[in-house]
Amino acid sequence: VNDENRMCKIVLAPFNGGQPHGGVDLGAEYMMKHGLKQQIEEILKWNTEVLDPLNGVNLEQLKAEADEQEKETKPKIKRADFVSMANKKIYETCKNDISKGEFQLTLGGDHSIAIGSIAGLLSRYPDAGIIWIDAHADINTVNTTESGNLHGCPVSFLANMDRKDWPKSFDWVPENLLATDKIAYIGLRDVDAGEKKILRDNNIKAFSMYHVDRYGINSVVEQAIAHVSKGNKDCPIMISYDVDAIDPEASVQCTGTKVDYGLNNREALFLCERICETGNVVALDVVEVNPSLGADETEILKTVAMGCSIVRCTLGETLL
Ligand code: B3U
Ligand code: MN
Ligand code: MN
Repeated sequence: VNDENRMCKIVLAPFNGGQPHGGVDLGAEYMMKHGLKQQIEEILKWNTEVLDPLNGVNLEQLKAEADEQEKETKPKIKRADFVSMANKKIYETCKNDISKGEFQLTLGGDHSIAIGSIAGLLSRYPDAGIIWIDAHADINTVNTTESGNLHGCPVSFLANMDRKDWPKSFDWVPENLLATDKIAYIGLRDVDAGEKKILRDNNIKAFSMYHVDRYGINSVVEQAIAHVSKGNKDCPIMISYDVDAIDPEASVQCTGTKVDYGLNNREALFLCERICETGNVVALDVVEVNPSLGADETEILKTVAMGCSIVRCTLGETLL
């Protein structure tokens, strides 16, 4: 695609049903209010178009209804039909309203929205590699999850793990599944015992903060790119970026599950820059920005600004 005609489709996914905190639904709106769309257009010279798959859905009411009903039924998996419904819409928008060659930028929302965004991306690029940046592995299955929160499970859903045990109300399966050798993690430091077993049993490539310290971020990103690309130098790559990968003290205070000792600000952006430099990055999620959890305006601004920086670095702002 000619540089002049590059299109970034911004998919709004203001969804908070995959975890307990209100406010993470405001992440997309805050990043947009911070000027993200203008930055992409004016600084990066991309065309943009906003897609709003959940527009017209009364999310607050549906969540309240789900919670009311689940007070009685107490299901192990929380709000399965709500998460299923929202992700099906996100999936269909990503699948039908974005073409090959257009960039798919999805703004969360909690990380459960990656079920829809990644399923949609895989419909265009079935062999895409996914680099999952997170303090958490988000690979609990319906059987291993201790919290019942679906933002801790999107990878297992995308890989169709324990399908037979999914709640009946999660009633759709993506056409193209995620192979467990097409994902690599960076930033992990809070992984459940059940998840560690899944990572080991499936031989999934996972770089924790230990590996970032041991090898340095440059080597880690290089290995992650090589792993998901499987020797194909043109392999499409998507980044699914949970801002809780970043150290709270460095910048990201406003997120639902803070974990100490994460990526510093340069490591956090360097990996976006390096993946951009491959020329193969086709999609990005930015999730778990929760402005309601800020103690003051400065904390909110820092987290939101970091979310916007992740987008700009992934689209090439800092490459010369
Ligand atoms: N692994 C835990 C905690 C968690 C996952 N993702 C976040 N927190 N953000 C779980 O609930 O599955
Ligand atoms: Mn996380
Ligand atoms: Mn996550």
